[in-house]
Amino acid sequence: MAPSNVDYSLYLVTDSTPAILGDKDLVQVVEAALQGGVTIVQYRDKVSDTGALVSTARKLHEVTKRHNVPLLINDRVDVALAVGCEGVHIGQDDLDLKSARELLGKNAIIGVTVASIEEAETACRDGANYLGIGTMFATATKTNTKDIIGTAGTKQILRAIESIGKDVQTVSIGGINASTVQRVLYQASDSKKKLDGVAVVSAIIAAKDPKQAASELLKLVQNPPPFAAASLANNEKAHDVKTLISEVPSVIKSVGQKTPLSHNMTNLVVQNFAANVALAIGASPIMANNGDEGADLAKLGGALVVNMGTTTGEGLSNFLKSLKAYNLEGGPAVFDPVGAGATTIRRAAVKTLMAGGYFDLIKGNEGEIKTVFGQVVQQRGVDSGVSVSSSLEKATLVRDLAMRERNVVLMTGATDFVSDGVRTFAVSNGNELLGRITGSGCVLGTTISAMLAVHREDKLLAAVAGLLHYEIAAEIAAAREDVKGPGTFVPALIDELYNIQKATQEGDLKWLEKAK
Ligand code: 3NM
Ligand code: MG
Repeated sequence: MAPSNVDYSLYLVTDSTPAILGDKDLVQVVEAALQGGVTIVQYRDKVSDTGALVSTARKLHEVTKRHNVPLLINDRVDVALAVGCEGVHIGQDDLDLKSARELLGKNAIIGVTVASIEEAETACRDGANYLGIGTMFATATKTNTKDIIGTAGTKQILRAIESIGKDVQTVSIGGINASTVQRVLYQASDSKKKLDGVAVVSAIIAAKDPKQAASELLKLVQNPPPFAAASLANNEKAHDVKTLISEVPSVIKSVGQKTPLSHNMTNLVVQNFAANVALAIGASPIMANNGDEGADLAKLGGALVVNMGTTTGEGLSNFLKSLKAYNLEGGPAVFDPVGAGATTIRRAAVKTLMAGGYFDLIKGNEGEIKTVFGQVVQQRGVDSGVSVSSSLEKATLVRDLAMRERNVVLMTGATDFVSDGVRTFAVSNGNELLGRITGSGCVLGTTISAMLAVHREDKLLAAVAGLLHYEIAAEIAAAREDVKGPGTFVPALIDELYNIQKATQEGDLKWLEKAK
């Protein structure tokens, strides 16, 4: 098998330790995994003596040959030579790539573990056939890993490889299993450079039924995740403001007609307000903070809002359960990282949530979005604070974050910036009174969740629809004679949200002329 014809889609790395293999027989497990569809195998054994290594590797090679799948040996070039298998995988602390190549020849498959752009560039330059990029997520299988780089770090490495123009293949490794694999492939890749596959240890070796585990994983690798399936191609989306705004009423109408579920996992302060806003715009709210309800609720065709306004340790695991359930069903998820930069606990919660699932949309104020992006900002509390960036900097930040996460990012402020990584728009509606009441940002998340629930094809359009519905309602409410300040503004806002839904349903679009 020529190194260039290798299929890296589902790469099995073995582990013979009792904690992972249990009392199963490694050769039988690998055979089963091959029947399930594993496309390449690496024999990785850090403890056995050389004699045992060679003997097991020979047995494994018999099996992989029958399935016409390459066998690589971790680290041990001597074992690969003794067995005559297809190649090796080397880590940064192992024998160097050039020496391995000299020993094994140009037809051997040689892969290298890389955790940074520098390591990737060196491995490419020295002629690696593929890179194992990791560690994706923290994993119990290997705890002495250097860096957890996540989808964002992996994407940076993929870009660097693309820009040096080397035809090297790539797999991601670390904590990849049935519940993370599709998101890893979707978020780490972009239109220019994609991962060629994923490498897994425990998801197959520790499985009760390795054949079934492999075949399930392969299916997931070969199909786009549910949250990407309905997306329009870029050239089918509205690219100018006018067209985009002209499509807003159909989204709002659709909310009124379908009354989608808006499942809020939100803070104590805004629960009542969010439920009222959801009802006013025509959605059906449920305030369910118990993560064990996520699986049932995710099946109802609605959207999830994860709002970390009053975050607790227990809350975090509940968020993750529901988020996974919505990702699995393909229901949209909105992340509201309230006060993300205010405390160490909140900064850590942001990381855990971002690593734990896919959010279709992230909505926050300037400080929150910066924190999610990874900039260090000390927020005073959960309120928005004073803006320090220029419009260009804000637009660039939301675009970069959206591109990195492959979702939509909305930064709220006097002018809001919203982007899907390709298109970036600024919206200047709203009213100063929104800053004088509690939860005005949180309930915007609720509003947008309803729009996403009915319109997933163009998530940016759904975000803009929610934004305009909400902020123009605020303008109309603030201008009413009976509104004297924040107190009277709240009920007026709920009324005007309702009025906009009703007017749009009746084809009266005068309110939308205020869009700016
Ligand atoms: N290498 P699991 S992580 C063998 O980051 C290995 O280089 C890693 O195991 C790296 O699929 C890892 O069970 C273990 O999470 C991956
Ligand atoms: Mg190694």
